[in-house]
Amino acid sequence: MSKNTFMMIKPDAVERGLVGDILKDITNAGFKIKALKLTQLSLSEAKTFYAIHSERPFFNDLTSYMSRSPVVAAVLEKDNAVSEFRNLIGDTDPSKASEGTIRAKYAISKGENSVHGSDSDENAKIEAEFHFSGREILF
Ligand code: IDP
Ligand code: MG
Repeated sequence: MSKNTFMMIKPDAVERGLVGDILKDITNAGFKIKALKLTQLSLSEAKTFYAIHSERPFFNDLTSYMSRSPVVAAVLEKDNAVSEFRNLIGDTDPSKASEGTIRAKYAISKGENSVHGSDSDENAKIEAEFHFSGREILF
């Protein structure tokens, strides 16, 4: 198991001023921040990032939402980082997310669900390298 995962605080949460609260939840849960930036995806970058979902009915809504305003991108370190972070954020649908998870606390809907977390070690590496150059990630 890799020690790293990749995450984003999504536009709905950045827009509502939740960056500090969400980063506090993440560090309180024992994750170390190894890279961090505020950035904005173009529509075409959002389509590349979410290419795996290109045939899904929500793809256009997802990519326009993810590119409409800034996101905060981060690389996080913890033992079993990918699964530990998925546990911290909770189910994709906030109405199904366990109490105390980031999505249960902050998400608006299944689409606008406040945070992204990589789903595998392989995708964590791909997604981190999508957002960060080597000299932006601290090891
Ligand atoms: P995940 O973010 O929990 O891994 P995925 O199934 O990989 O969930 O979907 C990626 C993103 O696409 C979700 O976080 C959410 O923003 C959006 N999404 C997924 N399913 C739906 C849906 O049924 N309706 C609207 N948006 C969805
Ligand atoms: Mg996913």
